[in-house]
Amino acid sequence: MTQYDTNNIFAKILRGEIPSHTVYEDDAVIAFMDVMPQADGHALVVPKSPSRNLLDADPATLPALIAAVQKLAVASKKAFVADGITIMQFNEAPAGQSVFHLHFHIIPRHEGHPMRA
Ligand code: IU
Repeated sequence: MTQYDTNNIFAKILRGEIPSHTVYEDDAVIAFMDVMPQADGHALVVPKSPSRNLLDADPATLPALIAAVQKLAVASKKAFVADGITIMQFNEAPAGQSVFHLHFHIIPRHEGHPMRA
């Protein structure tokens, strides 16, 4: 298993070294807007505990994380008057992961509006 790199961009955001448009924070997570949104309102939920992705995450951290994902999904659906919410999560580069700190994408979806590439 590849090691967690403490210099990844989300670790820097968590340490306050890089600004982000943070929309939610609790003891377990922060959520901020994606800088290259695939649809309006695209946000990321990022656990404060360090793990590269879901494959190496401490199972004890997962209940709080998934509860936050649900909270953000419900809030996002309301805030963006969405018809649905896509939740995405990638593990390792061949699967589409580009930032190597565990995160969930929360993407509001509207009838007739496909996600941007
Ligand atoms: P991934 O493919 O699941 O690893 O997606 C990473 C996401 O992080 C991607 O949607 C980027 O637009 C997003 N992102 C960001 O929000 N801020 C940054 O500084 C960087 C990437 I680098």
